Amino acid sequence: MSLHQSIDPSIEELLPLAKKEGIATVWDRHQAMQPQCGFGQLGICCRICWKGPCRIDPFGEGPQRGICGADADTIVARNVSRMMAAGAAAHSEHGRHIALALQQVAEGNYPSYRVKDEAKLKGIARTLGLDCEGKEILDIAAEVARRTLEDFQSQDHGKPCNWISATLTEKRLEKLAALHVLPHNIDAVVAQIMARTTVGCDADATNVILGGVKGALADYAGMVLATELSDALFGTPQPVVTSSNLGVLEEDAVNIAVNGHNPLLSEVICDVAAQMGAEAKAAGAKEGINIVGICCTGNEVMLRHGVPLAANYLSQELALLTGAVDAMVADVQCIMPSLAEISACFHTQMITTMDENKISGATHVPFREATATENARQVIELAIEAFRRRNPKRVSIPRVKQTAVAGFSAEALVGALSKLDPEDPLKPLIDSIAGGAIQGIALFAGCNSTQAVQDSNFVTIAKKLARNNVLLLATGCGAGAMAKNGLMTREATESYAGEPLRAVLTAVGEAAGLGGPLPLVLHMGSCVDNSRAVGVAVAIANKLGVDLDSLPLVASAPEAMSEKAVAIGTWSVALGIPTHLGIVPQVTGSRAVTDILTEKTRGLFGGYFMVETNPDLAADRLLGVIQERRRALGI
Ligand code: MSK
Repeated sequence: MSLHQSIDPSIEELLPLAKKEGIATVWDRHQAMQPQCGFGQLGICCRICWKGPCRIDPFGEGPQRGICGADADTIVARNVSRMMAAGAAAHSEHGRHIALALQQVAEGNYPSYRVKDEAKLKGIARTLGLDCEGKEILDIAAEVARRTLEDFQSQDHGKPCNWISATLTEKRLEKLAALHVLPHNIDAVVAQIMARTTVGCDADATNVILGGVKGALADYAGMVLATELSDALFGTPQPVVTSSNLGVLEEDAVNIAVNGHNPLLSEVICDVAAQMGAEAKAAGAKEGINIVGICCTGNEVMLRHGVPLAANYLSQELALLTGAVDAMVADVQCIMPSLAEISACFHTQMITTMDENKISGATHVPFREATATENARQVIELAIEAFRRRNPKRVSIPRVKQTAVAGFSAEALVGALSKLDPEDPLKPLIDSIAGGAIQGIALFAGCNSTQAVQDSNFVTIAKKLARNNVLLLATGCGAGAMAKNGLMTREATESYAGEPLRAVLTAVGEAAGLGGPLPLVLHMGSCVDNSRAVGVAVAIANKLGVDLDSLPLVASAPEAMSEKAVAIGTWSVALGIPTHLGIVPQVTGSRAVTDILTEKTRGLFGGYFMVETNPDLAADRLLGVIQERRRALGI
């Protein structure tokens, strides 16, 4: 039965245990939800006013318009566009949080933080067109924060967000400007989508979707600024050897799982935990404190500190079922509300930390950046207290652990390439693409979903693309899937890469001092860090003098789930990248919207969505697109 739910081997041990204890997991609730609402799946249920809910008969026999007169095209377009707005709001709120923190650090108000990567901050300032010459680092930080926050405040509709103008190709900016989809202000664009999709407003499906695309590009702005400013504050990731899956939990340590997305608290928890080992040992934890990561907070600390990744999205409940997690510390996004209930079945302290993200049943420790160190200490003390209550007889840690080499920021990748050509680091990569040793680049992004067998699509597609010499990048829970399945190792490169790709990865890895090939899949970070892949693609495109839609570059979200994934997928398409979805999106109730997203966007942006639930066929389609792009480039 488990094979139909996940290929994560840890479920073999933990799901029977959950069953025995009468604890429901995400897969039980998925099962209980069957059959799921067909109207919702098709996107043709409208709930934006109280005359409804209205639903369109997909067979053409019942109502074809809602009570106000909206047809399936309008309803589907509004629904999906609102998802893009929600995704943009989530990512950009994360980004704003980091930008405000940087501003306060510049003013000397947050003693728990400092600019850890000064070179990165100066690079960001230059990217944003700021002059750093002769300035103190905190003055540069203040200017970077101010310029960033303009992207949430500008009222100049004619001027795109600073972070968009600074990070895309000229040709792409011209194209997006011509289509009137360049956002001038992230917040304003999110509000505009909500306004234009409310009852009695924009009813033209194409226009509604283009409004959504603008919101998706605002999402990109929020993501790229979150990534870049986090690097300045917490350090730019460099290759690090760590491990993944639930075997990273330790019987003899106080296990603290950090879950969510925003690194502001988890960074400080890592620092403070390093000083509190003695207190944990005094409580009986021979190995002190063991921080592990879940979802994208996990990815953030994995890349910057080598903290092992315990679980990606769908496995977060399994971590609790081990009976070995003493505290589950949640910040924002992708935290299952069920965690509080499952924690209550064990000794685990479930802790929420953000005032706007509480879960009933959890202990709330209000996080404030100004008192971050005290807050982190408070969280760790709660974990140590919980450890004292831990029942060793209920501890069941699956012996499942994989090595993972993570930390491939754009800077790390370019740094590794520069060992082959210090003058022109991108040249070896471009030469390998032109010569065919690397056929193309694929970015795996996005979530886990119960609509698929957890992690399976990622692994199947990745192996097939690697065999066909495609360079693989991954972020978010997709990266978690690759890590848990051993694809972020040199052994995976040796086993699965095609011969020419293996030779390139070996040459780069050895030159970079890794003592062997680069891993088969390069872990670029959390979901906001998809922007890192854009940075690499833009650098290649600029060097070749082409736009992004000419590159043999594809994206795949084989288990896309969240509104954030809808936003990411849409900006990926708007940037000219063919983007695969392994889950049927909730738009197929409208032929017009389906055509816009899978066909018309191709003419407008060069990128488009491809939907294929069979991973083997999906890999073939991605390979086909890469070949098409190569032919167009004459390589
Ligand atoms: S955590 S948005 S399930 S990637 Fe970034 Fe994972 Fe998707 Fe959440």
